[in-house]
Amino acid sequence: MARDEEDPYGSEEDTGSRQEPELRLILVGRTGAGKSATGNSVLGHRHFLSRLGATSVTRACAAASGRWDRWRVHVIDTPDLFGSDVHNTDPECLQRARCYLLSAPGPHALLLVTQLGRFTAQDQQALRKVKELFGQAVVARVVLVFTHKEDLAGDSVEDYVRCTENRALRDLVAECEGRVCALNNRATGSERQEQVEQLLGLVEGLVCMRGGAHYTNQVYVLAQALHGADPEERLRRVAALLAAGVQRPLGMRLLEGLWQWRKSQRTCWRLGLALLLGSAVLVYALFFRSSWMT
Ligand SMILES: Nc1nc2c(ncn2[C@@H]2O[C@H](COP(=O)(O)OP(=O)(O)O)[C@@H](O)[C@H]2O)c(=O)[nH]1
Ligand SMILES: [Mg+2]
Repeated sequence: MARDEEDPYGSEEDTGSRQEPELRLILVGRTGAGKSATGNSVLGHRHFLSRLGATSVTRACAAASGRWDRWRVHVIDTPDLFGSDVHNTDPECLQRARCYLLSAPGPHALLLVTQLGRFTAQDQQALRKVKELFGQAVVARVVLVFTHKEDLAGDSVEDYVRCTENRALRDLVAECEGRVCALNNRATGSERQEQVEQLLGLVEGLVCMRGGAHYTNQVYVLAQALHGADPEERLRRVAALLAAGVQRPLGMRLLEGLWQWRKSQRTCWRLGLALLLGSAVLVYALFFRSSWMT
């Protein structure tokens, strides 16, 4: 891929003027899964800092771009934005706002990076945080990327996900409509190139299926509306909107959680239990109300 470039406040969105189609990809997932290494594989050179560590070595969102086929590929790497502690590590949503600005007017795909054979509760949490940050509909743009492909020892990743006993992983693959890919980020030369072909080919297919459109939501709409505004002001306004969204009333978040839980559980008895509990609450409320009125 060609040389990379970076702008601390965000890429400039209007690629139409450059007459070059752009693919904007955001790397998401838990710390240590291999996001930065995956970004480097896609770019074809070490741009993002990637190292083994208990805590994230990636401190801030960063972007770099290169070319693949007819596309200009814009890759956005993220720090630890998808862990349970994000409210403390990014209290004012500034880092999350930066991720939005770097990917404005909206990403074409989100690469959810996870390590082969290590799909844990942290990965599930990461997906929940991704949905919280970008909206539930973003799942339609998620490609699941397994790092440490060498551990497959020649088997296909499709067979791996078909045979896995990890139910949460199987559910996630179904949610992503089977968009999975595996990478060995230590690979070089033609092996690296073949892997990138597969991954970007998958992304290209996804984009074509959606008529070339990128993902958007009301935060991206605001980022676009502020196009040309003072960069600091733009960052501040987008962060404020995110903070308002993230701090939705508890009742609303509980309802959303219940809805997600209901969707993710396919067994009838849990649904029955939920209905039973709901009925009990209703009966209690009616009883309480009638006794209060008398
Ligand atoms: N063997 C192997 N190591 C990998 C692979 N992908 C990432 N790593 C290593 O995993 C560690 C964490 O990767 P990093 O990109 O920093 O993870 P991040 O926190 O998600 O950005 C680093 O030591 C990488 O070299 C892979 O495909 N194979
Ligand atoms: Mg990293």
